[in-house]
Amino acid sequence: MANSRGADAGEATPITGKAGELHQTASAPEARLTTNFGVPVSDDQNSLKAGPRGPALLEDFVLREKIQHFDHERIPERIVHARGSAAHGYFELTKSLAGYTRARILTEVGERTALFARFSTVAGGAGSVDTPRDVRGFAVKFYTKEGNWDLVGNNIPVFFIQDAIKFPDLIHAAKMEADRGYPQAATAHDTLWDFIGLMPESTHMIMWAMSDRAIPRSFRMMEGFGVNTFRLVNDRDEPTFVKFHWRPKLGTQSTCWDEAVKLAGADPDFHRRDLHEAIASGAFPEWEFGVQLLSQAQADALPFDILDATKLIPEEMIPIEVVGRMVLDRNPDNFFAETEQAAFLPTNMPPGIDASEDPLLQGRLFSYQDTQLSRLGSVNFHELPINQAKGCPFQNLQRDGHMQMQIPKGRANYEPNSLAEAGEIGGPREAPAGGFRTTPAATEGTKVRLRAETFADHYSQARLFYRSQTKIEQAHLASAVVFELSKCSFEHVRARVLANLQNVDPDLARRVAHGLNAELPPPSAAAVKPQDMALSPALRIVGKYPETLKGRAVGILVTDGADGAVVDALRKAVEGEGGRVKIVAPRIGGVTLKDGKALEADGQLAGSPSVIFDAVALVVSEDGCAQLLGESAARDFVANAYGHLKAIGFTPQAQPLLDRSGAAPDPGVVELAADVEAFLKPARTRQWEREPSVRMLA
Ligand code: HDE
Repeated sequence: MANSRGADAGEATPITGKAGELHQTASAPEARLTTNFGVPVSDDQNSLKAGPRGPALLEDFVLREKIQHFDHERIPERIVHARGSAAHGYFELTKSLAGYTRARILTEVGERTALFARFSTVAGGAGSVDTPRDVRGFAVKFYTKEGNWDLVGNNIPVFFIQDAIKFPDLIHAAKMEADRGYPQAATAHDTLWDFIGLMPESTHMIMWAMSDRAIPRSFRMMEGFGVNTFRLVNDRDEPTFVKFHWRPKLGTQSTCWDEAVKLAGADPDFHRRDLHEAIASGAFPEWEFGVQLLSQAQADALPFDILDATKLIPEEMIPIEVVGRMVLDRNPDNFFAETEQAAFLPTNMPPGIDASEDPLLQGRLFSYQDTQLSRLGSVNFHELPINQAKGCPFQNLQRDGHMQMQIPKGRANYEPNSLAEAGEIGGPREAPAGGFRTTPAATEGTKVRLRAETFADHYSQARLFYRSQTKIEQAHLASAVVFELSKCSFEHVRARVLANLQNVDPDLARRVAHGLNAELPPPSAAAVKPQDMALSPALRIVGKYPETLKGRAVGILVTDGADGAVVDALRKAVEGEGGRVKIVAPRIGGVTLKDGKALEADGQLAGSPSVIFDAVALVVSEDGCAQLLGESAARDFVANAYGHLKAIGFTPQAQPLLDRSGAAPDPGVVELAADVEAFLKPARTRQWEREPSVRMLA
């Protein structure tokens, strides 16, 4: 007779579980599998049946509970920013902002505040890929001693629209098209560009979205911005406008577009994996936290309105003061319970931080609370462990509701009440001194549905951004627009965008028109004539990030007979500088080196293309190279590394593979001599000078 596990041998002997054993059972109570209500389960392999061949019995509550719970495992994904990854960490203040704010998190130098940071794409669903061209969300939940502070920002400092009422339209246009359900996680389609062309206010943001910032190399290498203008408020209730900034210690780094596309296939979880592995290995990502502070008078003197989220304040006008740092040092234990259930709310602000009248922010102050109700299904989502205020108690007289997890004591669930005097618990009370106070701000006016005149200049900052870029970045931006518009099927959609681009920069418009082989239309009518602003080199990426191996990965392609001494030297040098080395071999079992020693592989060639590395080395034998010549994955490994402007180190035996893959000699293609030093220099960055020889840019 078959035993309870479906095996056909006699008695079922309980095995006290050890890792690696095929089937494990438990006898100790603390190790027992139970139902949701704690009843120990004796058999998790077989449902209850009338006889071994069924039918199944309704009585089987163990089966029903398990299946029913599974049936309801999914919750609605976020409307936007559905795909994301997160980590725990801490914030440490390095400079006090005591004169400006009473928020303790910004006044106590050296104090560490626990936080949870989630990075995301915007347009794609939760199951889409990590590397589309897209804005990235950069949301941080600080568990401060005065309540949670959620700074829900992006990796781009401006936004597409000025008024929250346009957000549903923007997102409908950007997401997959309504009738066909594609493209997923892509901006290159008619509806988005139709909207962009018709909404000149989106022009500045679209410049950023077409720049390399929208194809980041890693979450660890992205800047973050609060985007909206906020206020800091001090003890005397005096407000100061503030813009929040995050700057990655590893510098802002991006991929090449072709690389991002290939990464989507090679590793759809590229950013998620990168963050997880970095933290697991102890290479904790770190950001500087900075503020731009300005008084009402300074704000009034700016040539744009700080309440307009399509504008940034150039650092050259108001410098960024670094006042703290964020370190991410712990991966979540459970993706669903933490990352998925995290609910960020721009309304979460401790006393001393306040909103501004930015009409985009004003809409956000409503939307996030509201969306959590349908996503998490209960007004009690604040009681989920990830959302709870952890830095201080939270207590009030709100009661009951779905999934209430607290058990409040006492009779008084209303305020005011006087039951405390009768020996009862009277409940918490308002705190006029330490509590959140809205900044007194004069407001008056006629009720109108109007956009302020001061919001009307849609092109000056788009121009500022484009013209402030390096030549390389300008070419990437223009090429990205060409790529995207080439995916649009309506000629009038392309033409309208071109007409708007004329207002940004006639040269940009010409380049894009040429890339499309389209006629250049005259400039569209601009509500306000674009101004030439002083250029802002701070807006660039190229030339700004540190040349380092820190945080970078080097893939070493090896074959049987390879020189182990070169592999060792590379590993020592790269790891010594804080980089990672991965061995790629034709077979996952690894190779036998020249000296007969075995070298284990981290990845098999077909599954470890060079797109997942920042630089590659080819350490092969003559025979090994001859075999690789017949393997397209090997040729692609080299050709893509070359095309994506990566350093390629090689032992002389690899020359035929370089030749076959079209990797021509240049300063980034380096023969590996005994000390491997010459390879390290180009491996610390990209070979931008190579680009004109590998692709036609607009
Ligand atoms: Fe969001 N946004 N947003 N957004 N947003 C959401 O809230 C919304 C905007 C941002 O990792 C939603 O919890 C409106 C700007 C991030 O969980 C939703 C408007 C910026 C995240 C929502 C904006 C952001 C969201 C969907 C225009 C940069 C992900 C799920 C007024 C400063 C947070 C959710 C996470 C998420 C609404 C504009 C950043 C629907 C109405 C500007 C990083 O409430």
